[in-house]
Amino acid sequence: MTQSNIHKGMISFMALTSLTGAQAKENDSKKPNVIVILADDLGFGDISLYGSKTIKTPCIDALANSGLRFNQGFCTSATSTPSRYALLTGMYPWRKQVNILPGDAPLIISETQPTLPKLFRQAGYSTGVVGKWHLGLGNGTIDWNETIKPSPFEIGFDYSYIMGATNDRVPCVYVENGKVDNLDPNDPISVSYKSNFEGEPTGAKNPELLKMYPSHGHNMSIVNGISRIGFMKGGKSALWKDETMASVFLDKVKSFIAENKEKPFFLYYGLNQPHVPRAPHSDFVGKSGMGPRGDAILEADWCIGQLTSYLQSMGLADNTIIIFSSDNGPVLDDGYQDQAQELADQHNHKPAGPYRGGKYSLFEGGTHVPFIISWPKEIPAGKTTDAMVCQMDLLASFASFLGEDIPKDLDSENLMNAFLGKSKKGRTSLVTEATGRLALKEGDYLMIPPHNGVATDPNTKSELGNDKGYQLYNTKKDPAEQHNLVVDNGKLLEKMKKSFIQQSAVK
Ligand code: NG6
Ligand code: CA
Repeated sequence: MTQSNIHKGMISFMALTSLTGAQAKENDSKKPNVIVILADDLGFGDISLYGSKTIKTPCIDALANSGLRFNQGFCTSATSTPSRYALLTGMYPWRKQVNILPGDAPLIISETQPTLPKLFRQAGYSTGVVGKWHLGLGNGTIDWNETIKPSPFEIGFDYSYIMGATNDRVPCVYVENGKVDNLDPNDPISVSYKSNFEGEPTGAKNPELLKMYPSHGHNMSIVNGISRIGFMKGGKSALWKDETMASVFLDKVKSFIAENKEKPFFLYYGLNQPHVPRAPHSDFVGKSGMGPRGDAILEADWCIGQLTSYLQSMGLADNTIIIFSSDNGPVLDDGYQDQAQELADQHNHKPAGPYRGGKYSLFEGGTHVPFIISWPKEIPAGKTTDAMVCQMDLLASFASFLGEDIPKDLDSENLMNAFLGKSKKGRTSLVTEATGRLALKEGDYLMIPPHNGVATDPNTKSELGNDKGYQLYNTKKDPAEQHNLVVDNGKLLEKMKKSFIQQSAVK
């Protein structure tokens, strides 16, 4: 036995015998910190590690190389609110008809529901959320000039510094622990999703005030030279600047970590990139050669690099679990003229990688996302896995990991061994969702039941996956989902239909 092994042996022996208060505390602090980073609209093919030849993401790649890369990682849904709902509650979002929320919507997670942050709070962690929220705030009409309740605190986050909805929706302000940050009480904020406030310019009427033009929608109130969804007035000192959003969030992330470095902490970090409007800091402008969308991804990559080096400098890197993923698949034109489509075509950039569709789509590109877990202390570096996992599974998995009871009747599955790379066994199936429509992923197969509606959204050009008949693809052999196997695979189709009916039955 080497000296250090003897030492380790002594520590575990001490842990087995009775602990003094101080020792127990030290033992407690050995619980790993957990950071969930969720990018916004980042596709499977947007990361060099997953095959992007055009946009380079060295920091995300390094994170993956320091741990485990999932080849079969999913979110539940092809849009933000439902995906985030599933991540935080461990429940399928369509059970409660959760859909994209406007910026003045009430909180959709009930205060009595089990949540991921509540679980960590219960296990003695400090909990925080920084970045995109998009799960609603308050319980009725919001007065943005008062403290908003319920806020993330009521569903488990001790600290919150958030963008309430999306970067293209009003009000364009940060909310810290339920209060609009930097608000001048003499310049109160008003918000409406119905009508404009008298005398306020809009993108539709005042294009001369814009530095970025909408391609569809996004022609209402103007903030920072960009017109948004919804109307707002006032709150001038509190308005965000898109170009500094990444560093504003990053600073809050760092201060949360610094304040909680002695305790174990759980942090949910919602990146704002590459969701529209794509207006990264000037340091990144023009750097990707792929226009604002590519530049915004470089900025997101930089954020990851900043975070990991900060953890290192604080001596926390080794015992911090970082989970990196995206809330839904990619979209090129999501409402602003920023040349994303043209440049992707020109450089043959495939934001969803080999998969078909993207954001809003039932094809696999809608929900098959980057998924990385790093924990230097416990997960060997440089591994990949084919275990199918979903963000929704983190809740049951961490409940088990933390020794807490797994809440009853969740859709979340305990896949902790797969998340830690100890098992190749993931979930066998997953009901995926896009704007209220459902599909079933089971093993290597994706079955899309018949859905009404257009095949391709005329604005975003997203292939939605709608068809009059059933579609069945082997997305392992045919990730581009070109060969509908329905005709020759009657038995498999019947089996998946049954499974779908069972799994999508409303509980
Ligand atoms: C859509 C918006 C889109 C984006 C999306 C939500 C229009 C025309 N389109 O309604 O730009 O904001 O909602 O994106 O308004 S998500 O990633 O937060 O789900
Ligand atoms: Ca999104």
